[in-house]
Amino acid sequence: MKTVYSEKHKLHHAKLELINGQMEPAVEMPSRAETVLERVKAVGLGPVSGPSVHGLGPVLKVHDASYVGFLEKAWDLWTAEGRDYDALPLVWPVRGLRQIEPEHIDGKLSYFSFDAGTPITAGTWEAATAAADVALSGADELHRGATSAFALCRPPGHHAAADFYGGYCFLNNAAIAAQSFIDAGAGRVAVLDVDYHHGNGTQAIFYDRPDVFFASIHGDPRQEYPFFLGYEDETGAGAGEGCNANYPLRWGSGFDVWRAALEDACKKIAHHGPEVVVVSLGVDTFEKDPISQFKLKSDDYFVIGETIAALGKPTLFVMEGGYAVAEIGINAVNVLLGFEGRR
Ligand code: SP5
Ligand code: ZN
Repeated sequence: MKTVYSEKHKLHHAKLELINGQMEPAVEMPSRAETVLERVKAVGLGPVSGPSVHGLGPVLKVHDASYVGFLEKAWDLWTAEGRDYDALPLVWPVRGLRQIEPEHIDGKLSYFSFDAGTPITAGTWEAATAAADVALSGADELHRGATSAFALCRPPGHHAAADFYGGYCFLNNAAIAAQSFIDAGAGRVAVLDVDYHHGNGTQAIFYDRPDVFFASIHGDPRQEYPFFLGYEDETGAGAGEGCNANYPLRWGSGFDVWRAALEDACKKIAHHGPEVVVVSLGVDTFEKDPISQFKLKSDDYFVIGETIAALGKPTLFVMEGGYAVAEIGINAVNVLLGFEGRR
């Protein structure tokens, strides 16, 4: 399987994130992607190539122009205030407050975000647009007839919705790739999100659409970030009713219960009959992940790949989360090796 990777991810390097009430070293760091790339090479997964530039056209099919314009300008507006450190929001327009984009950068950061754990840095825009290109270039591999490809995206994407960032995500790489398949003529696409956290951004983007099926296996929103989406009764809306499936699992869940959810999600995906499957590949389900509460072991990731392969569909893997940096390469690549039947 071919891997698409861009060095530009290193331009997004947050120093600190707000977590557990404190500013701590950011867990979403450049070494994550580098470790995965090293493992791709170590096992001989296949060729590694850089992305081709697709421009903002495919990004704007998924994200609002006002949001994309904000992301592009945010760092300059922030530094114009005399601040030479990473940007964070402070206040959100919750119930009863007006949804009007403010003029000041402090207000804009809040208007276009949903958490305070996602710093914008000097190189965030360049890194995020490169990650979208990585995903789109992975999709190109499938357009050219490959049965699978690995888009080694960083920063990740699945928490980013049409008009807000958060959860270390700015542009929704998987959604942008899924939309690109639709725009290339696919009638139906499925996005399978196996990251530990609910893919709230991807769900929201496709929630009322019958052409893109979304399934997510994740920490129960009653207990776990992002808290405000990912319940099992979210099954889609309007023409998209029945095209969304959530599998919230309790803290401490091991591979037995996780695997049963995957089997059910794959059954639903097969029933939807997609021409292509996009996998939001997070490996923060790992037992040693520093911010997560599932108990998957490294060998379990082979089984995930094997189960996805049994769908028999062209499949684009898009890197999402995973913060146990020492094992992130082994775990992510085990999914890909499992998919290829190379356990
Ligand atoms: C792409 C992705 O995986 N984003 C995850 C963003 C999670 N950010 C908030 C994490 C809050 C963790 N709280 C539990 C701390 C355990 N000590
Ligand atoms: Zn995650």
